[in-house]
Amino acid sequence: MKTALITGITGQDGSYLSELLIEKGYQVYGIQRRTSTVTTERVDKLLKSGEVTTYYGDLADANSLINLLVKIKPDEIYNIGSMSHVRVSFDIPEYTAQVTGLAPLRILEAMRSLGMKETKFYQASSSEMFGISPSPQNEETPMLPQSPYGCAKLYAYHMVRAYRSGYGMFACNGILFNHESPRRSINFVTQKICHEAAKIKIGLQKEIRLGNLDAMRDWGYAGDYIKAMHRIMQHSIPGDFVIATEEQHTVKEFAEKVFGSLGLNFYDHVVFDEQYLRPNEVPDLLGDATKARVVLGWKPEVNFEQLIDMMVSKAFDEELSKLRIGVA
Ligand code: NAP
Ligand code: G4F
Repeated sequence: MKTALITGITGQDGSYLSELLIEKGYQVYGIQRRTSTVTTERVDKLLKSGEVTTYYGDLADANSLINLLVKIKPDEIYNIGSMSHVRVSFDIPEYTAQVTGLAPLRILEAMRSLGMKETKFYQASSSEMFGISPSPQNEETPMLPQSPYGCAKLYAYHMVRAYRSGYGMFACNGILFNHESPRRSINFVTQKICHEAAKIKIGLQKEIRLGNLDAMRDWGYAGDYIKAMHRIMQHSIPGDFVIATEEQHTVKEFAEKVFGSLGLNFYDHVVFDEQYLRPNEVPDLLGDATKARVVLGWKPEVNFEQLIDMMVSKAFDEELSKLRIGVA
């Protein structure tokens, strides 16, 4: 039985990846950080059933990572934990560098010094690294990050490449474009729009406050993207892969469709709020995933409309059920 260690197991991708690896017969371990409110909701079922085991650790704490590598001796490490919010990274740039930038180095260096030659390493790299490079973006596109988050991810990306070429390690970058799901945190724009539109439909509020509506993103479904992560790790040669739908929409288009699907007009409710602007914006992300399609045989299965349907209907049910139990 293969053993996998997932950092960020309590997050959106961590929960879907856990389910996929369990289905494939892996023993799955995760790193859980200490928080004052419990953040294991997305993997609670798997924890209760014993299909997943978590240990306390923190990406900012090298010793906790080393101890877990010694204890678990994983065959595959998926480093998907991160301070993952781009706008927030402008408020906490140094912490972002510690957790998003340096943590992958901590793990790679621990693997190297512990002599874990057979262990494979996956790094959750991001399309945010492309920054203001013109689209479409692929593995050869110059990277011009615009945020502390993007810069931290780019540092980690290069460390993965350096450890792969320098020490012959099986270390890979999945350069994933935006991917969403009903498990997306509420402070990313897609999930925010779905939940606030649902609340407006139910009559709990009248307006939605948003920032830049013109940003263009290549949005896919997280359930499809974690399959790409696994394929990257099973390929015979370690490498870097862009994962994207190759289709682009503006924030405005996403919101129009969400509101429309609930029988609402987005423009009757939207209010511009500058607190959601960033010091630097990344205006135009569109992936070219040719390499993943050809080399890994990966392609997305859920399209833009299906993703919206899935997210809106779950958001609506959740908001309605909060109302029923009186916590809305
Ligand atoms: P997410 O839902 O925000 O999950 C982030 C995970 O990292 C959570 O489990 C979080 O734990 C954990 N974490 C944060 N700080 C930590 C620390 N100091 N020590 C240990 N764990 C820590 O993110 P996601 O959407 O699943 O994304 C997964 C990865 O892919 C991230 O690295 C993200 O930057 C990257 N990425 C995401 C996208 C996307 O569109 N979703 C695209 C490209 C790349 P808590 O539950 O305790 O907060
Ligand atoms: O949903 P977002 O916060 O995602 P963003 O910044 O593209 O980052 C996500 O994708 C990256 C991959 O490219 C990941 F690496 C990263 O971890 C994260 O998952 O914002 C999308 C767009 C931005 O242009 C933002 O300015 O929506 C715009 N926006 C407009 N109003 C807003 C809002 N974003 C948020 N979060 N909240 C708003 O009210």
